[in-house]
This record gives sequence, C-alpha cells and structure tokens, in this order.
Amino acid sequence: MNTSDLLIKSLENEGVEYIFGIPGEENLDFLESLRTSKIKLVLTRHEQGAGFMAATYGRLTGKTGVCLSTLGPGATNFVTCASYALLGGMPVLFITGQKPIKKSKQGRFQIIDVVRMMEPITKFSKQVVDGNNVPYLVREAFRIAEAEKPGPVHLELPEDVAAEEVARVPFERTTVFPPGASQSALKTASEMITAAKRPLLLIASGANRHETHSAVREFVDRTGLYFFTTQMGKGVVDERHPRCLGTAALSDNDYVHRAIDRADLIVNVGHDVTEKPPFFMHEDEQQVVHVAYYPAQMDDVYFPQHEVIGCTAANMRSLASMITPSAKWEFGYYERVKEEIERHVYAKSDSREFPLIPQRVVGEVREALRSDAIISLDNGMYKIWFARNYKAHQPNTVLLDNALATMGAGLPGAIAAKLVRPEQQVVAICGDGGFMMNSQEMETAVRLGLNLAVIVLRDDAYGMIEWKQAGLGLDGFGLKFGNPDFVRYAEAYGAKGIRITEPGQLRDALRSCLNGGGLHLIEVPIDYVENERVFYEELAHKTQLI
Ligand SMILES: Cc1ncc(C[n+]2csc(CCOP(=O)(O)OP(=O)(O)O)c2C)c(N)n1
Repeated sequence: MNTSDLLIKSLENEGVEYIFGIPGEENLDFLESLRTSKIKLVLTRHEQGAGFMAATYGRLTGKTGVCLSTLGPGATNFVTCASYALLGGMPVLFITGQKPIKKSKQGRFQIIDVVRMMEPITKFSKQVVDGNNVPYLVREAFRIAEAEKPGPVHLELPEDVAAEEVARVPFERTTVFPPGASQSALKTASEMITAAKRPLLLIASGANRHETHSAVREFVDRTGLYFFTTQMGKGVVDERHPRCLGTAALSDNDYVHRAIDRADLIVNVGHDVTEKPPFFMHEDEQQVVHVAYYPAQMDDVYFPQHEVIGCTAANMRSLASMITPSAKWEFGYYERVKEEIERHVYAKSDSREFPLIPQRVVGEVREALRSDAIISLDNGMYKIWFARNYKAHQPNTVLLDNALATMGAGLPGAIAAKLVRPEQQVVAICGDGGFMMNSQEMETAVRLGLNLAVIVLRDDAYGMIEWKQAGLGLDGFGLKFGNPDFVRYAEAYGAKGIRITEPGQLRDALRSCLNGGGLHLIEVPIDYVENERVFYEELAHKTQLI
C-alpha cells in the first residue's frame, strides 16, 4: 500500500462519497488509488466548479465535501471556492498535488507555496511530508472542517510522498458532542426575553445547520414570537408561518426594518457577521441576545449584550422551556408590519410586463416548484429579489451566498445539490454575467445525466452594479456586454434551450423541464426597472404606510 492508497482508505473511512475535481500529473498515484475505490470521481471543467460543488455537498449534508486539483494553476483556482466555504461555513477538504519534495528534476516549474496560499482562507492547511501521518492528518482535517463554524481545510500531497510505501490504518471516526450553555447564561437570556416589551427573533445561517431548525421551530411555536431571517437563514422555519416577517434582504430601510427598529430586544440565533448585516445595531436602541455555537465577533454593527454559546439546538430547547410568554409583550405593531409586507413586498408578482420584472420571475418560480425544491442562486441583482420575495418552505432549500457573495457558484451548487438530493427538484438561478463564469459545468451536468433546470436572467449587463451606479447618481458606464444565443449555447452542450417570450411561460417551462429529465437552460429576459422604483422610491416613502 502506498500513501495514496492510504489516503483514499482514510477518505472512505470518513464516509466520503464523491471527489470533485481535475487531476494533474502530480495526482496520478492518487487517481490510480481512486480508480478502484467506492468513492466516485466527479470530473469537472474548472477547479472552481469542483470547489463550489464540494462546498455545497458539505453545506447540505454537514459532512466534509472533498475536491481535488493539481499543484500551481489548479490549486490557485481553488482560492475563490475556499474563501466561499470559509465565509459561508461549509465543510470542505481541498486536496492538491505537488512536485516531489525530496528530489525533483523540474526546478521551480509550476511551484508556488500552496500550503501558505491556503492558510488564510482555510481552517487548517498542511503538507503530507510522510505517508505515516495520513491517518491523523485526515482525521484532524475532517474534525476541524466539521466543527462549528464549519469551513475549508487543505492537504497537499507531493508526488513522491504519494508513491511511498506505508503500513498504517485510518483512525476511527469519532463524534464530538458540543456542550450546551451554562444555566446562568440561559437564565439571563430567558429573563431578558421575558422582560422585553417587543422581543423579536432573527434566524440566521447557523440555524440552517445540524438539524437546528426543529429546535427553532419549537421555540417559535412555544414562545409565540414574531421572527425574520437573514438571507442564509431562509427556510429554517416555513416562511408561510403567520408570524414570519420575511427576510432582511437589505441591511436597513425595508418594511421588515420597521419591526426591527421597534424591537427592544432581538434574539439572534445562528448569526455571524460574515453575512451582510440584516440590520445595523445602534447603541442604546435595542439589546441583542446572541445564540450560536461560538461567540459573536464584535463589530461596529454587531455587539450583542448577552451570549448563549454552545449547541444551538439544545440551547433553543432550553430557552423555550424556560420562557413563559409574557402578558406584557406587545405584538400589535408587528402584526401591522406583517400586513404591509404581504401587501407591498409580494405585490406585482402577477405583472404582465415583458421583459419580466423580478417580482414576476420570483412568483412564477415559486408557483412552479414543489415545497422541497432547491433553488441555487448565483450572485447578482435577482438574489436580493429572491431573498426578499421567495418564500422558502423548508430548511436549506434556498442555497445562496450572502457571505463571500461570489459570482459563479449557482450552477455548480445546483449540480452538487442534485447529486445529494436526487429526489428533489433543483434549479440554478443565475444572471447572464455569473452564469458565464462557470457555464462550462453544463457539460458536467449533462455527462452525469442530471435533471436540472438553469434559469439565466438576461439583461446583457452586470445589473447589480448598474443599480448601485445609478443609486450614486453616476452615468451608466462600463457594465454592458453581449451574450451568446443561449438556446443554441445549451444545445451545443447537449442540453435543451428555451427562450421565454411572455409572462406565464417560465412557470410552465420550469414544470415541464423538471418532469422531463436532462439539463434545460431557460433564458429569461429581465427588466430591472423595478430596482429603482421599489428600492429607491417606494422604500423612501414606506414609513407613511405603517
Ligand atoms: C466573482 C465576482 N466578481 C465580481 C463581483 C461583483 N458583482 C456583484 S454582482 C455583479 C453583477 C452580476 O451580474 P449578473 O450575473 O449578470 O446578474 P445581474 O446583477 O445582472 O442580475 C458583480 C460584477 C462578484 N460578486 N463576484
């Protein structure tokens, strides 16, 4: 047995099902060991796609996703997806190759210090210098990746070490149960919540992990609190819930912020400051109780006055049992805000305008999909509209990145989601800019025979930046581009291409694509005229409405 065999055995021992990636010549020993393993190789068309897929696997399963690249240029392609996993809290192991470290005839060809490159963007980055270290290095890497806050880890396997004979066995996998908070921390929190006049619950990304959602749902039901979510906390509790105030897709000044501004105490479950702020804390305005696996990072916009740290599910259950709904709580104002949200935020989802406006796109997508369908969003203007207007019914059914907020992850994320959840409908939703950053992964999806729909929202521009440019009163410049014919582009990959030409077609096309098998690209012309009308004009006047 050589080191590569032992590494593969160790990965099997950890329960790894897939390795996403692109091998180079430095990985050939590893590839040979993988050939006879039960782990499946998902060959991708760019290392970035592989990293996004592995991260999404980790996000959906809680188990470490694994991806592979060669040294130098393959490894540098991992930088964006490692950063995505780091900020987004997704467990991933990045394995990279390297030239022989003991004796090499290639000078410095292709060599950069990958271990150091990965250090600031992973939780753990090590070179395997001796095959005998593989059992502990793999165990340590998986433990660190999966521990809260989950994230990326990196192992570099040099070519000569990969080929060395070894005689070790993998370490057993162990489970570490995180402790709950102390009784006094829980007691203080429950007293603060009970004593508040208008407590409000914020559900954030950390509550979308480890089955925490059932504890959060119990908390909502037992206490009767109103709640809202961050973008990455969508779906922890069904957004059709009568006390759901929706998602803080903007950091301030939306309808939901009327409720936030009136709250004298916010119970903030699973939030960390890598997510774009769902609201800005201001001194003396309200108190925040931070409930999470790990302590809050203090920031100018986030400085909770009390923290309940440790197993979030256990802590939420304890809090629910300690809090008796108080007769002093006043939720009448939240009720009115909720009515306004239902009236204004979801307005125009039946608009007949064409090109479609974002509200109509969101409306048709929601109508077409089952409750457990997964949407995987890329980054662009439509992400704000989906975060704000799309009601998620189940946990982890809206995969979006509100942490690194990188473009290019929508399609790879959808591919991984379909592999992990083959029974669920999966749709990638991308802008024409973000889609073209990793559109080559359509070939991967076709080769894997996945039934996926990819919606490409076409505005022939980097629309989100146009919106910001206009908001600053600047002239339009530098953000328009041309596009391929998306229908023919899809066909060139062996996928089906559809162009939407009127309202209503998107919903029907989506339904038939998801019943029909195979990969479908749906080009949807979008008009972002509503950005300015809603986000600049309507919201500027909304205070008069409530
Ligand atoms: C990799 C990367 N590059 C640049 C950005 C900055 N950025 C954020 S949104 C955006 C425009 C996205 O355009 P598109 O995908 O066409 O979606 P649209 O906003 O037009 O709906 C850009 C350039 C980013 N977030 N990620």
